[in-house]
Amino acid sequence: MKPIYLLIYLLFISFSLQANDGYKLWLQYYPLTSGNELYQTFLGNVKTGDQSPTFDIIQEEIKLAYNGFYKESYPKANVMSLDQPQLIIALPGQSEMILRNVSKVDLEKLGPEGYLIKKITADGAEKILISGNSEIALLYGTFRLLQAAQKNQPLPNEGMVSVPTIERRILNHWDNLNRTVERGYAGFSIWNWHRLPRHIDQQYLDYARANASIGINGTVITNVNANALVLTADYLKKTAALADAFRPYGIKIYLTARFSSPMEIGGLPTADPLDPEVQQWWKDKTKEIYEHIPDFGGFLVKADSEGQPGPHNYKRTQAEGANILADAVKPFGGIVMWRAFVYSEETPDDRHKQAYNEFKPIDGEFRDNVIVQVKNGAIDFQPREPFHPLFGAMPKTPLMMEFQITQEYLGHDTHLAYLAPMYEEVLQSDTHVQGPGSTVSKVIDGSLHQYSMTAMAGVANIGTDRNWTGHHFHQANWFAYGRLAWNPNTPSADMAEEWLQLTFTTEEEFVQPVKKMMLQSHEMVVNYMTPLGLHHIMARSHHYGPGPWVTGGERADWTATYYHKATEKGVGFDRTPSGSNALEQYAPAIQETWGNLETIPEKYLLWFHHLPWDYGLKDGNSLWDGIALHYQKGVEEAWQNILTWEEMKPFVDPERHAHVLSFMKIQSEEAIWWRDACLLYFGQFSQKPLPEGVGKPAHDLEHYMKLNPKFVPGI
Ligand code: BDP
Repeated sequence: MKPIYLLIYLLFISFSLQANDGYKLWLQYYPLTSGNELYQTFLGNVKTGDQSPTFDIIQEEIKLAYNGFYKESYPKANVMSLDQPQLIIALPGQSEMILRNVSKVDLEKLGPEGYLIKKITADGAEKILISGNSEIALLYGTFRLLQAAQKNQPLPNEGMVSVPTIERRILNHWDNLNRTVERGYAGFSIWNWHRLPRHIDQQYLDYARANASIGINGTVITNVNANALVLTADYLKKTAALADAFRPYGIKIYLTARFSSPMEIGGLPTADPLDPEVQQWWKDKTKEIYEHIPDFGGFLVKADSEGQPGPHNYKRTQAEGANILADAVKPFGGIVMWRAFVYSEETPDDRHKQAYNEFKPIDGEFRDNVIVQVKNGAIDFQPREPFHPLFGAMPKTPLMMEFQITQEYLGHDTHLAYLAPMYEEVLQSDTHVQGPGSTVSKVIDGSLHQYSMTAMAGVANIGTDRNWTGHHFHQANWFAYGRLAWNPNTPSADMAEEWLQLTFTTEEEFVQPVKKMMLQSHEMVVNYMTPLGLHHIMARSHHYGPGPWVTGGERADWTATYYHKATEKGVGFDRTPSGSNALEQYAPAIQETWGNLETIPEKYLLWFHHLPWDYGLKDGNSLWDGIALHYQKGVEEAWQNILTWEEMKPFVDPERHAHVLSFMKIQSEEAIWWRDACLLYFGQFSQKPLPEGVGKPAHDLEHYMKLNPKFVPGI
């Protein structure tokens, strides 16, 4: 395009951009420019299967999208029983056209939730068929078609088929009943318990719809640090009202179960899992739950961790604890997600090793409706962690992945970090347990050990903020999580591109640079927070901002000094045989690669090795210089993002543009805060000057140590 035309065009779109608060997420359905009417006649002439709540949703969605894409200049969408429909969305039994054109075998391959989108020519016209084996599958297929329409992406001749690899694709809300959200940075909990069950807020439906649009099919609506109250009759009615609202969108509700509930709300003297009265209590309670919520998904349990009660209180194993709940939900088809995040300050071993030590020996002792929920890494959602050694180590017990979408350790809501590359790095890590190619992704999709159950959990970043997630770009993390739960091998670049196109515009001049920025953003945060394998050096408790000096206090394993071990001699956690030997929990091939300084990827260096400050990195820099240069790089990238984003002004509505820009400025300032605080702190030990090119801190170390923001959200 000639520059003058480009300018006119850009002026045109910037005038036509309306204020947008981001509430509509990736379901913007913004007007398509002329020439992009690929799907117009199809979306305008639709016939769906028999009436039902889910078909109503499908019809409404198509009308909404059609009227958004084609605006007023086109006839309104016609979504009803037409004689000559061009888009048919139905179960096989509901449509002759589908019966004739889709084979039984193809349908069988779809399972309960997969869908197919097929192009045919019939009665002299082109038609699109969407089919599957459940109404929810059709809803997924509809969303997929609408996404293609928004992107103006032609349907391939062979059509599209998509089947989820993971059965349970779940959000975990760490929401408290008083509406605070543990580690939540986007306002309060969207569950208004006080108004439930009588008031069903529109936001609940919008939430369910957004989740359905990316294939999420379950939600745990309460915090893992659980309140037993949610299992009382009053709260079960409230939960049932939410479950009713979510059902037509294919979303099941799960609840967190506090292990001591039999005592707290049941009046029993014990919660010992081997006590028959306790077992009966769980059975009765579960029956009551299913009376309210017939399709209740089951329980998520955090036990024996960070003060939560659990089987340890009675000298029982995690399996004995999980199994009584599993027995209770079994007759109703429910499951138990039992978290592996078990560790204690009283165990005198590296925290990294504790979950493995606890769970590995009881592999095979869990009931068949228990799945063990394992965080991506062995410590705690750090900006970067090597994969958890339990993946691959429990062939007889299904394991599920727990990712954190909310950014507890990654700058909370103001720091732009697109997390899909981090998820991808973990999922594509090779555990080597059955030779090369035994990726984490194959563990959790069940194919490596033939698990009978598969699931993925993402700790939600959603709150009452108008745009749901605080930072507009953090909607992308919710979106990518959903896509990855559907198919853990989805490339992060594809998801970034798709999210940008659906959320903002398909203009390449916008999509390409912003995609690049997103793809680099996680590494950028690692650079200015915890480069080269450093970890857990955030401020105490709220984890916001740098705190490498954090030491002492109630628990050593919640301090920074426990993890970085900096002295004049060096820095890093020795997890090789000369140290804690956490490495031995990995397959021999990994032990060899990561145990050897020649072969360990430098991104994990200080996670596994304690090294002198003048240790030579691969690029020839000393360790000290390398650390400093990484911090500097992160700072520069955060600044560069501001410049990139400023150039994007013509493509983005002013409201979202300004919001993102103002957060980016915070991020850029805080990257400097991280760099200066950490380098001053570590510099005391290294006693070396900053290498050339690294900015000088504006203050002394004491200044940074005294910064202590109050009332940081999320605790
Ligand atoms: C840590 C959080 C804490 C959670 C805990 C968990 O600091 O708030 O309760 O994980 O996952 O990341 O149980």
